[in-house]
Amino acid sequence: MRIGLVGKPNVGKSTTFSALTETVVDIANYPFTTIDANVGVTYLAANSQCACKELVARQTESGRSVELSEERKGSICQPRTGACNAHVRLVPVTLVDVAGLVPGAHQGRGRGNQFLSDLASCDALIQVVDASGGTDIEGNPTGPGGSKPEEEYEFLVEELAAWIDGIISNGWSKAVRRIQSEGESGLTNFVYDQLTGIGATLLDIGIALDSFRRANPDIPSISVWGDEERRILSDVLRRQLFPLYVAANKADLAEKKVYSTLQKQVQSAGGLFVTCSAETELALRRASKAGAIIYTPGESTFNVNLESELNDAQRRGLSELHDRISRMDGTGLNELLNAVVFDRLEQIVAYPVQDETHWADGDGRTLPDALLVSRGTTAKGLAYAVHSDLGDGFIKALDARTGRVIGADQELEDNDVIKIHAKT
Ligand SMILES: Nc1nc2c(ncn2[C@@H]2O[C@H](COP(=O)(O)OP(=O)(O)OP(=O)(O)O)[C@@H](O)[C@H]2O)c(=O)[nH]1
Ligand SMILES: [Mg+2]
Repeated sequence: MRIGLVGKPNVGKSTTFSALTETVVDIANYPFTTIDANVGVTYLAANSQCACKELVARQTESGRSVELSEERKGSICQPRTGACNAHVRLVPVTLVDVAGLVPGAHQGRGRGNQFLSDLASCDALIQVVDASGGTDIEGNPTGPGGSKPEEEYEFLVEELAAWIDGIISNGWSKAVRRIQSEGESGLTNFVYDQLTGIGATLLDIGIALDSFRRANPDIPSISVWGDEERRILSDVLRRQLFPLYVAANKADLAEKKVYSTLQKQVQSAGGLFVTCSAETELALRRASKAGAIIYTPGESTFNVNLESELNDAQRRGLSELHDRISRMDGTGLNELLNAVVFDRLEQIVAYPVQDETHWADGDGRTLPDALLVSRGTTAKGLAYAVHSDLGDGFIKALDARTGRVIGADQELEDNDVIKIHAKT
């Protein structure tokens, strides 16, 4: 799972990235602070309790003594990445923080086209918007009234469509010839050939073309298409390949009337719009890392550690932070990521294991991997998600809970523990 953070310059993309990945990156109040993309990993709590909870119960039932560490509050898995306490399993999600986009980016304006290709392998995009309206469309600080959030959104949607259009328009006359010789599938194959480099599958193209035809029944035969028709198709392709969700950032400064037009526009189209304060989340994570507070991401409060050791300035700072998150009912970042990954992208968790009795890998490591896969992923699809060799050599899978064989095309359920047999 890979999510790109996009938007005009100076909106808080890097602040969001830094807070969520707990890494240090350049953040500053002027445009184009970020030039080369930052790539890092954030961890999300899986919706269901970790399979290690069930493993404890099974082992206890079968009379084995299970050693539980108090510190991990009952968890016995050994995650290779992430962590698990009290059976709350943290699963990895990769984030990509790119340079700011300005109108005309696809033609090389601002930092140009490079970062568009940084987005190529993303499963979804989060547009960080300045909900306070305190910067102009190019990201220069202006104070209140500098820009309208809906304009930021509209130009970004257009830039992304223009990016896709730039790729498919290349050799468009070939598409027309292929339709004449191959029929309908000529268009699918042409678009696939053009977009496979940015992560499109034949399934994606098929879904996008279907929805394009349904929404535009009056568009004439492709042989007479102009730029306008192709641009509409590019937008539909972008929606399928890079669904876009909105983080209305700087909510700590924002007045509702500044962002309510965009909020209504996005929500009435069925989209996701969440008010956030990346700066608050960053401050909370830093204070938590330094041991000053106990804060669980997503919550709208925190506890202060060793209050008596704080100086006046620290106490005032924490009290101000406390007021902010209770006023905003949390910083929004966790809520947003959860909604994107679990509700919108419909990810479930699968635990591939090599030893179906002990739910472990070849080295005896218990439930080492919790992989996010799309709902509808088959047993063979999981094999590919683990490693392409495992997918290519797939023979069968076993449900480690029941010991039953699972066929290649059977769809997985959330929290499945699966052993894959493959030719090596
Ligand atoms: N008040 C407030 N300021 C924020 C928030 N998030 C970020 N900022 C500030 O906004 C400015 C820009 O933040 P960055 O994270 O560098 O923005 P960016 O979108 O990565 O900018 P570029 O890399 O230049 O495109 C900095 O001064 C941040 O401290 C927020 O939630 N609230
Ligand atoms: Mg940045």
